[in-house]
Amino acid sequence: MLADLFADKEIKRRCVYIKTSLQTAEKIISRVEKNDKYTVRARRAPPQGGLELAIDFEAADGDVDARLAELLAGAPISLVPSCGGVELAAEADGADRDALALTHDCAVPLLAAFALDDATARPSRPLEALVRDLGFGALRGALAPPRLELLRDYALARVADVRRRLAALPPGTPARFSTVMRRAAGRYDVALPHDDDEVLARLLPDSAAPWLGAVRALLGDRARRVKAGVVFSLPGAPAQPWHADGQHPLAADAWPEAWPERPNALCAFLPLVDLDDATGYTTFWPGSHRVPQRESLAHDLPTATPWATVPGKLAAGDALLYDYSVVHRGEANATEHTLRGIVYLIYANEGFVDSGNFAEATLPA
Ligand SMILES: O=C(O)CCC(=O)C(=O)O
Repeated sequence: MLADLFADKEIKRRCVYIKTSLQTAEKIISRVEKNDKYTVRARRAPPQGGLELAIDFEAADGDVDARLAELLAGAPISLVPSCGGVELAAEADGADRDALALTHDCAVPLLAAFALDDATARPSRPLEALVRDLGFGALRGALAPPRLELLRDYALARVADVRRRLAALPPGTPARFSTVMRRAAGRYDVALPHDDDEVLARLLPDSAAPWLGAVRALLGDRARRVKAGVVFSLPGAPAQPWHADGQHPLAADAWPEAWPERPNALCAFLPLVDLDDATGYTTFWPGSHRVPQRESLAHDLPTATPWATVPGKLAAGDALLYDYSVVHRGEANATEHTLRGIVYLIYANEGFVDSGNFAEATLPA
């Protein structure tokens, strides 16, 4: 039966997502523990209780079905194949979902969701390891309050200036300029231009940027800041589509065998306000940086599997570093008055080309 489920599919890697009772989960976990070929992540699934398990098979060989069958033998679980299964799982709730094991051959390992701090709080996981393995990692309290204050004043003055100029344009003019781009409804990216480099260097000297160690560990000592800006969403802005900011130029064709070890570029996010359910935050999909976007976004998987994404609930003063290839999206800004601004800094090596984030035209003064 399992083999039929995946007949004529090319399996790169398979993940199974199960929502089940504690008892069944314990049984499965105890089997997994005897077998080091699986990775299992579990979390409690309130409010119905029980556990959510994500089992990741690192197996391209033929016996993955047999191993899966072994693992789930006797468990009251029905298996559902890939994409249809994802939809089913998203729609089903309560008891229906309890008996569902979702198997899919999406290349991104579905890690049962964790809170940002579950990953960052572990001392054994320095920032560079988090970014390498998950595609992102956070540093709490990275900026001292006075520095944050200065950065906020500077960035918001830029934003106000750009908004004033945009407002003076004839209605309907698309916001596509060299210093500002509309990213999605109610969401804009304002560049902090290169002639601001000195200002930024004073506001954020290397000694005040604790994420730089991870940047150098991942990109090498010659990595430089190649771009900076503020991405902001206006009150009422809806959630953005899932996307990655860019992709390693070598990656898509090299996947999966020769996926580049080093990220193409890294981005540091520095929120200017506390990010919560009202302001919205950026949600990240762990593991998606290792997979071409054509695979990871193929079935709109991150929308259908919110349990496998991580809400980037950062406070003002925190920093989050992410791989340019990681899939993410800005969530809706449900406030009435709060402009949610995030300063971003992009780091890369020489030769990095950022395709398509800004246009050529100059924004009139
Ligand atoms: O607004 C956010 O939280 C993130 C925005 C973003 O990811 C983007 O515009 O690419």
